[in-house]
Amino acid sequence: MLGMSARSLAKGSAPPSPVPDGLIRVYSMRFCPYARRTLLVLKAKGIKHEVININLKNKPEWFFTKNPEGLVPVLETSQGQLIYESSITCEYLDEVYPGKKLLPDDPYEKACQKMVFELFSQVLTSKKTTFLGGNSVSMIDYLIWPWLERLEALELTGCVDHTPKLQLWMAAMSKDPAVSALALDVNHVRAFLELYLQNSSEACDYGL
Ligand SMILES: N[C@@H](CCC(=O)N[C@@H](CS)C(=O)NCC(=O)O)C(=O)O
Repeated sequence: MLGMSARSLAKGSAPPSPVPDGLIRVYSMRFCPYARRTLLVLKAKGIKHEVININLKNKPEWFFTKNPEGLVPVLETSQGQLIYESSITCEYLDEVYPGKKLLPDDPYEKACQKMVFELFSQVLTSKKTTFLGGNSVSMIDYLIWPWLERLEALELTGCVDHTPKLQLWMAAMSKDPAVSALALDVNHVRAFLELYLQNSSEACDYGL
């Protein structure tokens, strides 16, 4: 995996060269929960990829040619195809790449996962399985995890004190190989947030 901890590219930087064959690129930012969805799916499926971090407080001019909205994550293929919106990037990766299928093939089962995603909070209280889509990790877990993993950094773990099912799910997720490989440093997240809220162009590179 290339570039995951590289410094971000900012205004004035040269546009990156085309994506080499056999690789997919993700434009990311180290602390972005949406981009983490894409990174979790890349990791879980063992997809060879490179990461280019973008300085979201001082964006490169060329980044708007990758996503006119200027948001991360964006995927870029070696054919120059661009895919953005985190849940769309995740579904694309699951469809195109072999390996563990994170979304069910059955259209009804797939629709159920998407409904659960929309209705996350109501469903948690009635869930009977270890993970949100069944007894093994699947796409919906990776789509939701990036928000829950931030609770400690935000000193909000008390929010789940009265939801034992959510706590069990979080404990199961912490043991997932893709999740533990991409574990966040709580102090880095806190420092990032402080700088980000001050509009500092150093925020995205905190800790590097
Ligand atoms: N709906 C988008 C949201 C992505 C998003 O908001 N990313 C943030 C970083 S966490 C971003 O790029 N912010 C830059 C900006 O707002 O200018 C998705 O799911 O991909």
